[in-house]
Amino acid sequence: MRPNSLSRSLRRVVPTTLAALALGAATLPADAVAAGRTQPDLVVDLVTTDVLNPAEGETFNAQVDLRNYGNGDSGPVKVTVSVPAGLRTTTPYTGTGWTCTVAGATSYSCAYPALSAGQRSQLNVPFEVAGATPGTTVPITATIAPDKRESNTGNNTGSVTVAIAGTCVIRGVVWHDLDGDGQREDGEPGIGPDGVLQVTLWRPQGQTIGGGSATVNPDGTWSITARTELLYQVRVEATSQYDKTAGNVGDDATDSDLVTAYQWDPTLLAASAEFSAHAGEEYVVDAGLITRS
Ligand SMILES: [Ca+2]
Ligand SMILES: [Ca+2]
Ligand SMILES: [Ca+2]
Repeated sequence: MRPNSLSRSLRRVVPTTLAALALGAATLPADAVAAGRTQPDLVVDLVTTDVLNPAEGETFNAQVDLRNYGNGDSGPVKVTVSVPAGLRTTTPYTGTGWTCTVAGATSYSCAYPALSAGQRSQLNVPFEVAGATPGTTVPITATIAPDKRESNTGNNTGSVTVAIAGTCVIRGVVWHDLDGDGQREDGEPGIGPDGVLQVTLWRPQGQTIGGGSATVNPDGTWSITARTELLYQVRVEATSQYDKTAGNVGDDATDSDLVTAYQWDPTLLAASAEFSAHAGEEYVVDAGLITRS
């Protein structure tokens, strides 16, 4: 093999190796080490929380997913996790090989022995909500301080924004749409507990806390004070003599806000669209029912 040809074949190794790194492949070609020196590349892949909408006084965990995308051992890993105003530190969990200490009031300092090429680890850090304003968001940032020279230091930081729950009022009226036009006119009565079994706030997002239910008053009105910073859907359960009327027809002040029916027997189950509930707000979800034909 001529030297020129050898040189070309080595150059071809480099893009192959980079492509493997970009794909996050844990196993590198055998010739990668021979072709060049090894180097770690620690990355904060993702920062999440186990609860999307914590409230004052509650504790939740931030999960920091880290990985060494390089082709060399990282050496000791140090990660600083910020504690913004409105949150405070609690006793850190020291499992899964990580050791965290509280570094003043504004951060955790966490250490892990080393991540070999391709290795992943998850760091869990607890927080307590203390003095954050309901309805605002607070950022948590995790930053790696690498021990060795890295091929890329632009990926050493990751963050998550945490919404602080408050309360809102969700209310409405269930009424009998006698003429079936989707609008409530004078003379169309409310439907009380004889016809409406219950009104429930359904949560489509699993990692949220909230919800609630209510029985309607004799005039069909209902109201729930609910936890916020999440999505809700109002679900109305009524006796099977009813069906929902057409939703969102005409003036919003006097229309029906039910857009979906999930079942008709043994009871009617109809629901509003999903909406985002924010602290201090009031949401009106009215429900028009027609006699089922
Ligand atoms: Ca890096
Ligand atoms: Ca009507
Ligand atoms: Ca409407």
